[in-house]
Amino acid sequence: MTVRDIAYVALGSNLGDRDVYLARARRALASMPRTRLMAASSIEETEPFGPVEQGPYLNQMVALETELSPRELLGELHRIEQAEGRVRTERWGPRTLDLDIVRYEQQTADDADLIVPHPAVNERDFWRREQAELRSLIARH
Ligand code: PH2
Ligand code: MG
Ligand code: MG
Repeated sequence: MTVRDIAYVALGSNLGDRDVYLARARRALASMPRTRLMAASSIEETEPFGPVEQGPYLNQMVALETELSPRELLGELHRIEQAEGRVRTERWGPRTLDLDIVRYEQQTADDADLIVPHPAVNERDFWRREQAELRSLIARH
């Protein structure tokens, strides 16, 4: 059975032309199969968290109406990260584009490589702000 659900995906970039990476990512997310881009939050510049010294990020979140399962969506996100030129260096380190599944409205996952909701779903201030903004954008429709 196909489930039509709403997925919240976080975008982050702190290398290169960060705005362009986010714009290209939004376009790629909107053209995934069985998926519609419902709403996009504001873009926020944030101080880097974590153990690595690096430049500030641009962060944003989108809400997607999708029939993709969490596992299928993860595969699409990896494909988009690679297509947009992501080079993975160190864990937590700088990146041109990072796409993370924050949560689904109705589905969860608990695997070694995929935990939904994301363990930090309520921990990052900017993720909380972006989720609140998306909730009010979606509620208006
Ligand atoms: N992502 C990281 C590490 N540090 N800092 C900010 N401000 N925003 C991020 O998206 C971020 C980070 C690893 O994914
Ligand atoms: Mg991340
Ligand atoms: Mg990631």
